[in-house]
Amino acid sequence: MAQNPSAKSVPRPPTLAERHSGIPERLASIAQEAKEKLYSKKTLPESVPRLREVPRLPPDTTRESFDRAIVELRDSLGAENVVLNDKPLEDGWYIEHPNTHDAFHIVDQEELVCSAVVYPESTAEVQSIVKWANKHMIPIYPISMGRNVGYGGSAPRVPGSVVIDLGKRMNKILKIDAENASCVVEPGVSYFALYEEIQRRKLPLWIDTPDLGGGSVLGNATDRGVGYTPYGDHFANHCGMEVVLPNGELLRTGMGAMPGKNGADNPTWQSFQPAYGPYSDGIFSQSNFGIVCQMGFWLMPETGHQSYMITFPHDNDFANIVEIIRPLAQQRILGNIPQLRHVIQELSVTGLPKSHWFPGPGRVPRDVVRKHASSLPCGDCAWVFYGTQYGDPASIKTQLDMIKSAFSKIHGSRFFLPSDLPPDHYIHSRAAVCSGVPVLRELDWLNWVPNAAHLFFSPITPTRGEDAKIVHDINVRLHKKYGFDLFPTLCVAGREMHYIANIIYDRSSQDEKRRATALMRDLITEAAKEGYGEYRTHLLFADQVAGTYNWNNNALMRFNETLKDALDPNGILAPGRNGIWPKNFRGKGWQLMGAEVENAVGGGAITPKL
Ligand code: EUG
Repeated sequence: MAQNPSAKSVPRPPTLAERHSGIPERLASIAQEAKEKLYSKKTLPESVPRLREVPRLPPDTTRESFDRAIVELRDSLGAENVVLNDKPLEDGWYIEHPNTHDAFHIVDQEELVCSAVVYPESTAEVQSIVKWANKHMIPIYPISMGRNVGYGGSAPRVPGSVVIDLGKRMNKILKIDAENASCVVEPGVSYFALYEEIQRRKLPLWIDTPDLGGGSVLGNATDRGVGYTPYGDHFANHCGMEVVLPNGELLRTGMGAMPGKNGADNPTWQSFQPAYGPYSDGIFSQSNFGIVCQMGFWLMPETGHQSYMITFPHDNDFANIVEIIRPLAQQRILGNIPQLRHVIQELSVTGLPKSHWFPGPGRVPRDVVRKHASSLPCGDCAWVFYGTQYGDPASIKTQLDMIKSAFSKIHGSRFFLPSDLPPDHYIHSRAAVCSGVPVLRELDWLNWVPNAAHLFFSPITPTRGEDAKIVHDINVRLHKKYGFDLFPTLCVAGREMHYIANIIYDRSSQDEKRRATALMRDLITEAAKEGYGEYRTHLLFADQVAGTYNWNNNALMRFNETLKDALDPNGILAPGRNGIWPKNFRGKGWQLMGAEVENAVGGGAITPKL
């Protein structure tokens, strides 16, 4: 691919050896190129002077009491481990990302900010921070690595909260048990880091990674993220947690609740998930009920694998494709979580900007996508399915025969192996991810527009053509209405699909930010009218999404609030996260249910006028 001649040379991104959030040596040059490409499209300055008073104070806190509290925290953790957020904000990029704000800002960059960042070294220090927060009534917001990109990154929901950056100093792989095929990690262990360590030890084990490998293994699972090997449901494949509760108490879940012999960890902690009594782990996912400081995961014994791509010619093949996938997935002939994408993504994953394909303003017209697809390996098609089969060569062959025969019912479908496609084709990145090798390729999406940021709309539909079509049609209609290209990626299982629409906008354009926000709000509302809800969402849409799960007079939210108030009576832990507000915040105008976010784009506030 031609290098952009105007690409400025940028400082080399840090390696894993240099920083817990760095990139492995094997990807050093790929990361450098990715960074150069992104920066070459950036027109915004690296930072602008802060316009508002710094640091942003937590709500209901005077500067004197904040300063006093910070002195106390510095005394207990060391001054170098408590850093005020008072310098210009830098969005950076995926690998060198901020822990001060949402790099993919929607409202003003200075709005979703923390007052300070603290760096604990141990679970005991996390406990002492939690006790400090209770004493001073200052909200804290834990992050693992802060790479929840498209969902708010490292930003706290309540401006002025103190971010606990768990990852920087708590980044140990505490255990890899080759016999049990499991591991225990701290929040700062990325997919990159876990993968490299398993290779270093030459263990015949796979990890499961999402599309991008820089995220925290613990953080992603806690937010119920997805990967693409047979172990792709990250939360379902975790086993055991160590959690600091909002009152500072320490809890181990699962078999970890039973002490091991002579003070050792319980021998069954990473073997059996529920232990005895109610299964408590679930309440620590997508919640603000505790701070997960250690988490166990199952690892997959390595096996043979074969990735492939199937193309389908017509946009309206969509429902039929889904109908064919369902039985294949239920019978586990499809052994992992395959992806179905629209052909426009064959253009975007090249890393070339929209302007390369279409010079005009607005969306790329369907016939222009068609024309370009015709000269790409996928040809003139509408949908592209990326699958992987596992096992020995003979069983892979049997599986592929069944799969080809099932999909051949769609007239004009075409089957490709990686060996049929050029070396720079996206399939090779898919093959890596689907065999547990973390990569960076998916960043190429962000070259679509200058200063690109993205926002995920992530509803769940049954794996049924009729349902999938309703959700897809809503996306088609509303993306058109608001002038955004539609990039749907469906992560498919036997009974449900994660329909992920990646809304890409230019951070320098307030008009695009407003339209992206309005699109998101409409999508959530329209999908909910038909009974479809999101599995995860950006911080600023959490209230709206949580509000759609309102069966029986909001029974679920009332239940969550009961738990919240019991566990966190002072309401200090991540208020508003996942739409759950502690009682001291309720009824005061914190919820964002209407046009508050659009109205705050370009300088307004998302905080209530107290
Ligand atoms: C993707 C998948 C997700 C998600 C965000 C992005 C994939 C993008 C299955 O969940 O939440 C290619």
